[in-house]
Amino acid sequence: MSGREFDVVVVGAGFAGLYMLHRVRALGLSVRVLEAGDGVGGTWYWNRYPGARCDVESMQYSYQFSPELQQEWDWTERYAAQPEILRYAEHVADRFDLRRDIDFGTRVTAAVFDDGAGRWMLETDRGERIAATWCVMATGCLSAPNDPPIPGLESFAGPRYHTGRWPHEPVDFTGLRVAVIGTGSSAIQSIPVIARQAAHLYVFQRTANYTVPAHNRPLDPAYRDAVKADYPAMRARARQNFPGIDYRINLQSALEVAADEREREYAARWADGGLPFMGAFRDLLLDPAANDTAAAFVRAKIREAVADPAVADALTPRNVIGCKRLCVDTGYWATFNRPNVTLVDISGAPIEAITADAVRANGREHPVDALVLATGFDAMTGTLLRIDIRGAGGRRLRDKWAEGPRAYLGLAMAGFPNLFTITGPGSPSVLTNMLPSIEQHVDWIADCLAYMRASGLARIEATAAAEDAWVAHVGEVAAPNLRSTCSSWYVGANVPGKPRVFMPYIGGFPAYVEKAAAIAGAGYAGFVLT
Ligand code: N01
Repeated sequence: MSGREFDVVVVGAGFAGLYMLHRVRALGLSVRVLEAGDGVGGTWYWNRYPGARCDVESMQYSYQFSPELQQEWDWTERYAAQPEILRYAEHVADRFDLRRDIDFGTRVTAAVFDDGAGRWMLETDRGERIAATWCVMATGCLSAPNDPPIPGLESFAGPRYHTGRWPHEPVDFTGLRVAVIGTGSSAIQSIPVIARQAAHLYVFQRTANYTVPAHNRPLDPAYRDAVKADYPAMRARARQNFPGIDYRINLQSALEVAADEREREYAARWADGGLPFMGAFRDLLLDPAANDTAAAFVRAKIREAVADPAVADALTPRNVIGCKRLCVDTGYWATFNRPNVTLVDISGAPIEAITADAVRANGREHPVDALVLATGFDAMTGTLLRIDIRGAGGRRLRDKWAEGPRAYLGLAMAGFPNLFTITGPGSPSVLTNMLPSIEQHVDWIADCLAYMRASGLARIEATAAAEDAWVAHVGEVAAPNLRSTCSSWYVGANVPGKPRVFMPYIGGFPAYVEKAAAIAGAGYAGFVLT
């Protein structure tokens, strides 16, 4: 099968790909979306693990491009669970009649720029070749599962699951001994649910993690109606806020207020729940002493919640709070009070081996019937690098990024004409509310395509100088931020051998949007258009 040709090909039918398709279609360009899964939804299609839920409030974790869509969709919970978010993505696909331009079950394996023809040639795992003038990678930031290199992993005889590739049929752990490896967001959400089913649950923890309570609840219809009555105002406030989420950030320093006032601020945010905890003071991610006041508050909460002091101690993180992505949970700490849950602290030495029916760590065999890898993703770069992408002159992206990702605005790359990445490395993306970040990138790209068409232009490419300057800027703003100081997936530390580079742009959503708009307004400064 071969020979199809489009103006634009979009890779991925998650929230980014769906909206990109909608915008490109409205420009009157021909467009095709290629999606590896059998349905829309991206992250929310794949991550079906027990307890999967978004930790940005549902009224904000949603599209805003269509006021009608915003008004007609009713979220049921403060934080939407995965099935509801997937239904929302499916509703969007149907409402805007998007499915007819999507090839499902089609994984892109290669994308090669043809210098002579000035277009991209994509290859798929179905043996197709598809040509397009512009290629948009809407492949997601957290979509390439990270399978840990644990000796013997393949020899495990029982069922093995990765949270990011969860089966579509129900998984029942009743009566089983289960191992969960990892204690990131996915693990922290799934552990309480799995513990309620399993005969015994072993949690293998390499690094203790911070989590704050979600206090999830059914969405109050009065609140929902109030937001809907003035949705644009909430969206406008969110756009002005550093993470692109509407919540109050206290502009005081944690160190300038009295200790009792500080405690009151943390207690109020703890009681309210969720990520706004980190907005308690402006310097929590800038000043280690300020950060330690928040960390101490959470550490005390762990000691309160966990009955066994030795287990509480092992669960207590020693590093900077918020350095790794803060988790949001429902009943995580208390789960370790259950008689059927055992914490296995592997901070001193890695898991020695996985055998047919056990996980061996700290010199002990832990017999298990099922294995859950909650070991995260090869973030931001993994999905792109798993595709053989070659730009002008046959240059491979893998070579260009050998020392770490390099991109202009996280949107485009020197040497890769007419290729756009939605929420690529160097964009705020994962440090913000993904939905508005996605919409902003899609709008920027669609506006750029419209501009090119109106101006009779066929080719756009970031200059090496503009890319270098942006990469340097991304590094400069990251350096003083405590988030760049620990072994997180933000710096690629979770994947052995990955270059250590702080990948997302940490200058905040408003600053980024302003810069991206200014660049477009200046006739796409830093790009060569021909
Ligand atoms: O993955 P992670 P995740 N041996 O990388 C451990 C978003 N998200 O899927 O910290 C043993 O955070 C690893 O240990 P360490 C969110 O942005 C959002 O949980 O590297 N352990 C860590 O504990 C999030 O940050 C939501 O020492 C190994 C864990 O596995 C991102 O996705 C929900 C290991 C991986 O944690 C990724 O979250 C879920 C090994 N060889 C996800 N390798 C919500 O919106 C890794 N680990 C709520």
